[in-house]
Amino acid sequence: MVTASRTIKEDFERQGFVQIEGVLDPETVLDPIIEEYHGVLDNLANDLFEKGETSSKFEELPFDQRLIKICQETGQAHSQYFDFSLPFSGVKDDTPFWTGPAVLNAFVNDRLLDAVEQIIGPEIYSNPVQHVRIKPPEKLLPRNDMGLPVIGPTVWHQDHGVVTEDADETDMVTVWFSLTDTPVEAGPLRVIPFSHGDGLLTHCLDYDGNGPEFRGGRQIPQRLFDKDNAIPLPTKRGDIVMLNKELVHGSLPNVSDQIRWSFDLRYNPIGQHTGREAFPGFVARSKANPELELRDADEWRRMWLECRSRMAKVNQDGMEDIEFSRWEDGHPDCEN
Ligand SMILES: O=C(O)CCC(=O)C(=O)O
Ligand SMILES: [Fe+2]
Repeated sequence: MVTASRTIKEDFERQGFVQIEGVLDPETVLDPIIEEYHGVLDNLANDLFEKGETSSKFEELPFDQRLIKICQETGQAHSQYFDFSLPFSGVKDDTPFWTGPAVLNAFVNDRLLDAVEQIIGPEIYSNPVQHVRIKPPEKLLPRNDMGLPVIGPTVWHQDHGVVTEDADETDMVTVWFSLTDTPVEAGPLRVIPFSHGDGLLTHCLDYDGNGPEFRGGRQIPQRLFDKDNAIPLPTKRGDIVMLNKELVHGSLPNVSDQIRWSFDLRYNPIGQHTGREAFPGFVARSKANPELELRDADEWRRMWLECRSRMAKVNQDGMEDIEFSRWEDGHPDCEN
């Protein structure tokens, strides 16, 4: 933990990450998001029931149990309903996503942006590399064809590895926070302190050498970093974690009895490449041009709807009109 804001940047630069307690007010910032997602879960439950994929809308169940029940009956995680982003391929005109006012309110929260400002200065762009992750307890989840829970731990990676090369010089910072307390057993972030500063490591597609729980996905082979130095970053609701884009990190599995629910957002100085140019970002804070700051959730939604219409015409049926990944297969680092 850091107590004086003066040390946030120093700690961040030295260790590659910083955790700050009590940044987001649980009652005024986080609870409204949870409330908003009740409506998203209603949408999901209604759609599935109408399509005959579930036996009920499970309206009587609390959020966690309702989501778990839906996952169990359908064998899927349905993450796309909740996410404030889109898939890279196969987008349709009705692909669901969620960009509601309570969510936007967190993205532009003053205390959160004050922390980001300590790292990248006062001209702050909300980079569209952003996800909500709702991970039910693994023991209650259906398994995929590899025998793994349909949503499980995040594999080892650097966030630099998920953007295209045009963002190589971008000063991108990740902000992670949880909507609910995330103790170690609920599967918080796991980081390798001091693993930043030596550039981008190789990320391998469908790599099998990092252990059975990490099969699939694009990940860094463990022999390329010192996994024994890994530390978990359990959080209380309201805390934030900021990561350097080169910090090696992943997450632990959710072996608790509760859902594990987090946001991971990215920010960079205005004018730098986001590394995901097909998706819309926005000015979150500008001391120089405050009139450019986005505060209207309808406008934000409109930007994503436009993006969805564009994406529904490209990257279909295995075609790659727009590239989202910087990686090619067959790197020698990726041999098992
Ligand atoms: O929350 C997770 O499981 C992974 C998040 C992550 O990789 C990130 O915040 O960059
Ligand atoms: Fe990440």
